[in-house]
Amino acid sequence: MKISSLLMLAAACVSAPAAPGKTEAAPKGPPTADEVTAFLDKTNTDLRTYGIKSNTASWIQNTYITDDTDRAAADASAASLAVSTEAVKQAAKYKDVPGLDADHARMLDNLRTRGAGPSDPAHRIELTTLSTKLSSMYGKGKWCKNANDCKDLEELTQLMAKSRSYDELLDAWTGWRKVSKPMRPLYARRVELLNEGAREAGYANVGDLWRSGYDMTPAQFEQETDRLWQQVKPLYGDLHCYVRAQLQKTYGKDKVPDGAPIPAHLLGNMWAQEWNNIYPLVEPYKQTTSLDVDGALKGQNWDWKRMVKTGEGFYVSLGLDPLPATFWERSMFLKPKDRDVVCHASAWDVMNDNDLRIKMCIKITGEDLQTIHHELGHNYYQHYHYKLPYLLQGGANDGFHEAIGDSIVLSMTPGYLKQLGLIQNIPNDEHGLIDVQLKDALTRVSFLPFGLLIDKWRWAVFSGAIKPADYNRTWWELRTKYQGVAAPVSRSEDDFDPGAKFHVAANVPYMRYFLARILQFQFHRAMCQAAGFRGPLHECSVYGNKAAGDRLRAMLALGRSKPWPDALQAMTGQRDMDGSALLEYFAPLQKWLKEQNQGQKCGW
Ligand code: X8Z
Ligand code: ZN
Repeated sequence: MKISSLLMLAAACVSAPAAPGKTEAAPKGPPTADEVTAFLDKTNTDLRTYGIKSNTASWIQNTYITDDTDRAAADASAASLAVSTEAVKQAAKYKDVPGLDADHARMLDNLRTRGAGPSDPAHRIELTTLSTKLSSMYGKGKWCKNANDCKDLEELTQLMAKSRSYDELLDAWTGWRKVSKPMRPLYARRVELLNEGAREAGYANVGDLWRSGYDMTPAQFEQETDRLWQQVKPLYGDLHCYVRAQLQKTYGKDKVPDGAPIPAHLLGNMWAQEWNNIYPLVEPYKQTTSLDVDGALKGQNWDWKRMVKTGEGFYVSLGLDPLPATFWERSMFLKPKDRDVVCHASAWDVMNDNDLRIKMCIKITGEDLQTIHHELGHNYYQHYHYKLPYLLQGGANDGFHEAIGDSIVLSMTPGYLKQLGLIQNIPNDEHGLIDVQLKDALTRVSFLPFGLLIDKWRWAVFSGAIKPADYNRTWWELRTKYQGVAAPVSRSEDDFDPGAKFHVAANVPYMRYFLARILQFQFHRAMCQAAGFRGPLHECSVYGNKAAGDRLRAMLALGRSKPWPDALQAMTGQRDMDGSALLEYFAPLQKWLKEQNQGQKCGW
């Protein structure tokens, strides 16, 4: 299964679904547990069979975008969706069958919440065709300043990371948003079709369906996300305040005014979602050890293979298995020169039999070294759950799947980086610690409101609270409210800025990444405890520790077979998602930020 697009482009079921309600020997009376078992056996087989076909077509399309591969992917996805839709409908009949064992009841739950397409076959193919088209528009997207100067997203991303010229950044920022303008009508139509499928499956709208995958009601889940945000919001506010004051030193108060949102193109990232690339502009104590991992990787001529091997090496050091030989043969590690591909990183088990692969356009940077660990986290989850029945595979919730690799990255402490030869000295004083923590926070803390707001926007779009005529205005209202960033030039409903983000174009739910930013610290703390580590959380690395690996493997092997609080308890002893581990980790930085911000008027 491809992790990044569970709902639309993966998923599948039976060869030729039986006509609704008609089977040869229609059972009389209410359904029995045996009937449910037979249904689930068949559904597991069919979903897997069609899932593999769809994954295969989707892998080919993602790594070689043409009109033909688009069509083949859309067809395979529609076939798999047909089977899935029928199975979800059937599952409704088996709601309260007495005598079901826990695994079968869980499979039914997982089936109901995986989603279904419209029952009208013409609408189904329209839906998968639109989805494939939107994701390939994103993948092929280029901004051409003139006929001889076109840049793809990878080039624009590098520019956003490195340039310190206000106008050059603005050019790249607005340029990339030209790619998403034509997506608007396609996106609006896809919303209608997705909602049609969700309603037929008994949900109010797709947002309701997306929020139903967390072992609680959709309303409770929404409250949970708000509760978690309230926990970590003060730390974000402290970081925002400090970063704005530093950016004023580079760009001036006329460009970055006091008490106002930060212009969204100045934060080193196309979406202002992670701010690690502006570390040199905000570095607190320049005289301490260099944390320039990018420079070290390039200086020492690291290549993609050494980076991926280093990632695998971390997991193996915990006692987890090496990656299969096919991983190295079948993955796409680099951007091919001769064709369009979807560069956005993802992890796959195409054949659902340990056929692990990553698809990336690896750059030799510290950021991509982290992304490799992130993707391998997905692959290791897949590796330890692929033998479960198909309907019990997946993350305990989707935030778990996103958090595994990131929790490993938390163990890439200065001590570990020194072992790799990527930094020269371990910072060992207060100043060094603040440098390290600030760099970390620019990746992890800066992301929190972004992770939250993408689906706040989509949930409202799906429910109809946001109409197509207000797509862009409401998008920027949320960006400003939660992140404290603003569009650097005026935007209108002629633009479609949400579509300039991969997951919106490709219809991948996003709240999972917000949850993962919280969960990864809980997982890290749990692995550190298993390893018997006693010091402050930010100093812990579990590299080489088998007890930590055992704890992790046990959770991975559960897949989606238990409600997530059970999996979380087995891993951490806690049953709730909780921002306290994140706050504990960043406690030294938060204290320092508060000192720096004294006298500042924070907020926007
Ligand atoms: O999409 C991803 C991964 C693939 S699951 C590279 N991430 C989010 C993003 O890039 O927007 C990881 C962090 C957030
Ligand atoms: Zn991921």
